[in-house]
Amino acid sequence: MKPLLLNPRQIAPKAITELKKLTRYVKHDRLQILFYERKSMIQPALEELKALAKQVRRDIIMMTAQAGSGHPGGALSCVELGVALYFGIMRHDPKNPTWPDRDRFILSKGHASSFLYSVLAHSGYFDPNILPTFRKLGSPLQGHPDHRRVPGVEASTGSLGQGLSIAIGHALARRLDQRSYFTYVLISDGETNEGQTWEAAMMAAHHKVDHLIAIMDYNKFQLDDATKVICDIEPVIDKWRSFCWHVEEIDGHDFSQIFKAIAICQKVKNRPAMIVAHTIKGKGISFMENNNDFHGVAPTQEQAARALKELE
Ligand SMILES: Cc1ncc(C[n+]2csc(CCOP(=O)(O)OP(=O)(O)O)c2C)c(N)n1
Ligand SMILES: [Mg+2]
Repeated sequence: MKPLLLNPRQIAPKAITELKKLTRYVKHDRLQILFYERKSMIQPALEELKALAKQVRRDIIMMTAQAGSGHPGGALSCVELGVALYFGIMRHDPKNPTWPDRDRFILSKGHASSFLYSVLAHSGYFDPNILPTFRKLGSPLQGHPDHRRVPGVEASTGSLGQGLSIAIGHALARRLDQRSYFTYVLISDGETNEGQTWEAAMMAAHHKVDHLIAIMDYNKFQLDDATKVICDIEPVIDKWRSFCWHVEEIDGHDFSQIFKAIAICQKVKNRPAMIVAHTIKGKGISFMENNNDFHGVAPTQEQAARALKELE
């Protein structure tokens, strides 16, 4: 197989000059390390976001194929959501991962860790060259994210249903500390079957928690089958609204819809916000799309080579 990791500097050579003009300041000459004034959120060039999304997809394929295990389907479905957050929306400093004013991101669907590691690495939290150690003995990049071992990982997740509660904790702490950060949490549709999600939903509304933006990666599948077969969550928009959340509904692969929905949710006061993002499990690779065989099974070397060809 060809070398699977690109130098991150190759990702977006054109964008750098452009973004330097647009952003208030750029700490490093890389697309990733950008700081935006929240009031005038500046959207990086669409082409650059798409290039990053492709790179993250290549990494997911490479990491899971090299490990021979992992969860590629649900990692591929949330790529645009993560790329938009880390490269266009969140205020964060990869060189200072515990900066108290950073925006938080909790990956509640912790099994999609390969996507998070790729996004963190290309943001500058750690060297992308360690991505191929994914799921290897001794690597910090284990199958489920460990916040003690990986800079930028806010919470150790993997036991589904817990991330929303953790995110509420961060959002309440923000209020107590009188800070202005946002907490973003990515949950999944199968995970929505977990009762704890709804306890958290009720709690957040009761305490009028704002600066909390949850996103549901609604790829319609969970481990064994389609979510509507296992335990249907519809009408999911009505459910969140009836729990007194502000709700937006978008195509989770469309960057402009993601930016627009986040901008609306950031303005919501005295209640939490949920973005229901319709996505495709296995998105980006023809034979993986809506093919739940790839929920918890890695592509073979041959499949990985084919997938990478599609992602060229
Ligand atoms: C509490 C808990 N029960 C079971 C599992 C095993 N598990 C891992 S992934 C998964 C299905 C997840 O489906 P979904 O939440 O829709 O995620 P996605 O489709 O985004 O991969 C299950 C049941 C788990 N991680 N945690
Ligand atoms: Mg799902």
